[in-house]
Amino acid sequence: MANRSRREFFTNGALGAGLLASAKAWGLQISLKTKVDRNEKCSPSYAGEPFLPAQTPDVPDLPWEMENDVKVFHLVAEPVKRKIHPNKTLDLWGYNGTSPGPTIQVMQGDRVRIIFDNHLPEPTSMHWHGFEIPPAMDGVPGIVQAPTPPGGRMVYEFTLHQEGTYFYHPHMAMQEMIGMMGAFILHPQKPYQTRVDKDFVILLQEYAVLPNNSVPNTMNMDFNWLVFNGKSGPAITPMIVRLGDRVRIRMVNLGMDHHPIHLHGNTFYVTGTEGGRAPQSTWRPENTVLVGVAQARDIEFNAKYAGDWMLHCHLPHHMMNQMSSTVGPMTRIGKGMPAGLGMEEGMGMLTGSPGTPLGKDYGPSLGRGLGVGSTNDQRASNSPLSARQAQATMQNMPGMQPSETQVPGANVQSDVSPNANSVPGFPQDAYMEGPRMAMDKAVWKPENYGLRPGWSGFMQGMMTLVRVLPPDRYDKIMELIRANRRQPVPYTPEAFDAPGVNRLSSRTGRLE
Ligand SMILES: [Cu+2]
Repeated sequence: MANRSRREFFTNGALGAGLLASAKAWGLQISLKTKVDRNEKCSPSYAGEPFLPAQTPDVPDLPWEMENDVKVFHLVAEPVKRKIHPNKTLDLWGYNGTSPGPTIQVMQGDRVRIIFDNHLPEPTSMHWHGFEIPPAMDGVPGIVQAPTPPGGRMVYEFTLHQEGTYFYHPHMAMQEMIGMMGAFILHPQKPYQTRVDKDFVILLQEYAVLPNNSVPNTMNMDFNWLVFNGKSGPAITPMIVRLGDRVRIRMVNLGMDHHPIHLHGNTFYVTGTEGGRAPQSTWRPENTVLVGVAQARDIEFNAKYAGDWMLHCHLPHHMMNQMSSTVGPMTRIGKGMPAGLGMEEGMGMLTGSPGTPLGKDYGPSLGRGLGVGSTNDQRASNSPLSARQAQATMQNMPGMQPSETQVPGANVQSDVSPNANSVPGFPQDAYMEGPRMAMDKAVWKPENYGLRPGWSGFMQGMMTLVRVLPPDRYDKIMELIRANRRQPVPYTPEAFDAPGVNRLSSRTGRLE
């Protein structure tokens, strides 16, 4: 609370006199200083609570105080800086210093009071998605309440009779697209019949961010940064599971796309939706579940196979960062991507010659729809390059060099074939994923201990891992996590020794 007494105005060009006047009218000074996202250390203790708390990787939980029989939470809407990837920090809006906002966990039957403060430069409101509560608490501005102005406060109080995976968000659509959502977990009073040992929460979001920008374009219909819990692969913290555990993963989607989330190596059952626990008679074996917009899906499985198992959105463009329609043109313009084109070019509208949709001027290019990279501005079309062109335009991109032309002294091995430039469509994804994108050290954390070296080069967008580990490996990582809380554990790469990996025996010639 100490920092609230030191609230201060942050007056830059974005804040007009009108905002200041309205904040003054409310008798409150509002802090519009952007918060740098905090880590999970501020999470509350659940000691004494009769439920197994769910973990939301990379997102803290919201603490509360008991007041008589009411759990009192303080939720603050505010601008935040969120490092979604080692090379990308976004200016988002979130809650209590984080985007997505902190996870709230209570018991079915609890009465909660949520004291909500608006530290945004515009009005907002809090909607509790799916809750069966009195209309006055539903948070729809104009319909059941006045919008909460900048500097304003609104107190919500209700009793929760439901159980399951829920979430909160403003009932202001465009604010949802700049990061404003959080999970709200209602643990059942009568435990579910099959108990789990691990319970995870993953929030699915997507952002459209122009190159060299940090503010998502909330009007856009194409998205180039796809995140789980506000992190993009490989910066997403893997889920750590002990071999034999029963695992629940609760997924919530709030964006413009539906996401088919796929788990490798394990068959799961969908055991709940945004409406709570599903009757067991509806469960069926699956390995991909479509999490539609504004839906929640709980999946459960018995982790009986040791391994580092991928969990990812299966939409190809959602498995990338800075995704584009094809990558080829990006490497062939000689001097980096053009940016900041007009609306017509950015949206692929037909303004030039020859003026036909299939004309060569309108070929696919980086960030089509994001307002960048019209082929009109490129010197070379997306077609095979002559040897001379290749040398001239690709000399600054070591990752794209056929092996005999690799940059002297760069100490890199090319991962493309010597005649790659003669193949139409090249490079397709060599630049988007591969050894050259590896950043194991930059994303190091104990949860990554013992992953195959270079693993991070192949993780992007909505891609993470469920690491099912034998007891000794599991204990080792838990020990590192505890040590890391006291003092950061330095990058400790380890020879790859993934559990359950098959090796070809040199003695018998068979897999063992
Ligand atoms: Cu997706």
